[in-house]
Amino acid sequence: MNDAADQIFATLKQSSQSGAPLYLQLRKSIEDAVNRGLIGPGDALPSERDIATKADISRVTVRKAVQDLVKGGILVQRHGSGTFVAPRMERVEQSLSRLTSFTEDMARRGMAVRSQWLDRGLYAPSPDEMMVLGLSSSELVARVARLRIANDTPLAIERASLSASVLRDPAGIGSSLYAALELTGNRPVRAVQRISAANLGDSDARLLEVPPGIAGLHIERISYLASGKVIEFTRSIYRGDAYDFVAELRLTGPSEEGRP
Ligand code: 16G
Repeated sequence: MNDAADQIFATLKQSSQSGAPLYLQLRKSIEDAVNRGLIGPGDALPSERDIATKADISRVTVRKAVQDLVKGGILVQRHGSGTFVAPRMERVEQSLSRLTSFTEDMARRGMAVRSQWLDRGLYAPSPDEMMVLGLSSSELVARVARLRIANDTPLAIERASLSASVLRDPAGIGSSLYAALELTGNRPVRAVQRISAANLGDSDARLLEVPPGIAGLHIERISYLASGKVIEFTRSIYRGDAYDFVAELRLTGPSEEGRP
């Protein structure tokens, strides 16, 4: 952190915002410094003890201000390495009318994609999977669960389920599920997607590097082959601060009214 930013804490001592509780004054000073670009995404904050000394306030006060800013998504804390200014989120605008894969979506935007495996294997299907994929209890389901990361920012947790008869080796799909399905002639051509609001639980929030409880999007995608057969049942959690889903709407002519 540079000298200019160091002054944030020193000037707090002579702060003219008297009256407001000290932790609020410190919170505002840090927020202002981020907004004015004095400290930028990825910059490390000095330790709690250093801030307390520089600003001449107690560590409890520093902790309270920092925790507020972490909750608000301005700062992030990484265990063992400290507190940092949160990376700035470039919102991804995603069309709702094209059936694309995560890899294609990000490549089109020039973003580097990688995934962290959370699960992959063949399992006995859950009742939901049996119903959506049309499986019997004696058949197996292939599960592929990944944290999807673009330009080093985790954007979504995707948990895909497919019949084991179309994906015998979930560990062998490489970096793109749709590319693997394409190779066997099983790439979906149509999908129905349901999007709902969800507050992120602790473990999802930790993976997505956001504070627990913040708004996310729960997305369920059921994809079909041209034959009408369901090929993919995916349940995902997307970061609410990272995605704008965009749909084009058209006025229907009288002949189309009443159609689903
Ligand atoms: C998209 C799909 C997901 C699909 C994945 C394949 C949504 C909400 N989800 O992210 O259902 O499994 O693409 O991506 O759009 P891949 O080919 O890069 O593995």
